[in-house]
Amino acid sequence: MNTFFNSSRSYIYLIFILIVAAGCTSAPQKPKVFTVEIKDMKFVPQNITVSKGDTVIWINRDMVAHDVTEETAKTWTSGPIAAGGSWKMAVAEEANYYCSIHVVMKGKIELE
Ligand SMILES: [Cu+2]
Repeated sequence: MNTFFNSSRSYIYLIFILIVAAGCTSAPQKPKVFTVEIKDMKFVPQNITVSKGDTVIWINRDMVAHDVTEETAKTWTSGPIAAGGSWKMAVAEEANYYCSIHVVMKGKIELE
């Protein structure tokens, strides 16, 4: 009699299935990179949703300098980003941010 569990071939299938299942459920997601353009005095897109550890790159497409500054407690800032320049940050937590040079410019990072 050759049941599922005393067949060596079935064991191999079972191990294979377990490896695939483990890979699907517990492997950390590879960090992604998101781009926010700064143009016409706006952050585009204004709101982005990322996973913790993902990187956001802000690219200044305007003719004047801007910055990217955490708004609530000023916990981080890019410093001035010159026209044509960029700045990147790995996201650790959700944030409302703004441009401290032009305070009406606002954006938001949300975690999924
Ligand atoms: Cu600005």
